[in-house]
Amino acid sequence: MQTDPLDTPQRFRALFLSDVHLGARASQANQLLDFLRDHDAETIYLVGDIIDGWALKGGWYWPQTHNDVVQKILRKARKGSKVIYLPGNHDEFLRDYYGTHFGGIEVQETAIHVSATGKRYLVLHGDAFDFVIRHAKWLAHLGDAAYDFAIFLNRIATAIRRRMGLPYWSLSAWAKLKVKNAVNVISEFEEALVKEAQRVEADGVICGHIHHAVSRDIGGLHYLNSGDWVESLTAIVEHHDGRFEIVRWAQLGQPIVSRPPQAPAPIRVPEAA
Ligand SMILES: [Mn+2]
Repeated sequence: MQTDPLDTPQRFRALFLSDVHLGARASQANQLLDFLRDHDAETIYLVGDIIDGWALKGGWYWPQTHNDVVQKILRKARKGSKVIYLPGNHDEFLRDYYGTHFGGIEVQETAIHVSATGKRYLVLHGDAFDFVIRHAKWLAHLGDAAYDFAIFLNRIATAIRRRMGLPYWSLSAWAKLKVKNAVNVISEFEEALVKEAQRVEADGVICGHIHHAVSRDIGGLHYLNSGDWVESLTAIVEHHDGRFEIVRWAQLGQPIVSRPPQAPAPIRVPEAA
C-alpha cells in the first residue's frame, strides 16, 4: 500500500460519524475534512446532528469548509461508498424524508449494521430517549408500557417545540447544568440505548447525541458512541475483521489509528474538485 501515500485514504469496512453540527460556529469542519481525506469506508453512517438546523435558524453561517464536508461526503457516495443518514434532533428537518435518497445518500430513522463477524448493531442518533432519561427514576417503577409511552411523549414534545419554533431542549446542556448528575445522565442514556438494542434483538448499539465517544460492554451488549466534531473530534471505524475502534482526531490531526511511516511523495497531486 505504498503506491500513493498521500492521497490514498485508509479504507475501513464501516465508518460512523455524528454530531458534526455544520452551520454552527463551534463545528470543527476543517478537522473533519482532514479526517475524511484520510478515512474511507464501504459504508458510511451519518449518525445524526450532521447539519445543525437549529443553529442555522438563529442566523445563516455556512463557511466554505462546511460546504466542503458536504461535498466530500457526496463525493464518497458517488465513488461507491454506501452512505446512510440517520437524522438527529438538530437535523430533524430530514426526518420528513425517511425512505428517500439524495445524492446517493439514504435517509432512515434507524439502521441495522451487520458487522464482519455477523453481529447486529442498531444504529440511531439517540435523542428519542431524552424523555426516558429525564424521568428514568419513576419510569423504572412503571415497567415497559410506561417506557414505550415515554418514547411516544418524547416524540410529541419534540414536534410541539418544533411547530412553535422553540429552541431545542438539549440533554447534554441539561446534564452539564446538573454537574454532579452528568455522569448519571450519561449512564442512563447508555442504558436506555442498550435496552432499545435488546428490544430489537441486536447485539449492540451505535449512537451519538451526547458528544461522548466510547466503546464498552453493557450487560453483554456492545455500546458504541461516535462522539462529536465540536469538542472531541471522534469517530468509529469498523476494521475488515469486524473490530470496532474509536478514532480520536483531537491531537491536531494525529489519528490514533496510525498509518506506518511513509516517505513523503515529491509532488502532491491536487484532488479534482
Ligand atoms: Mn443530538
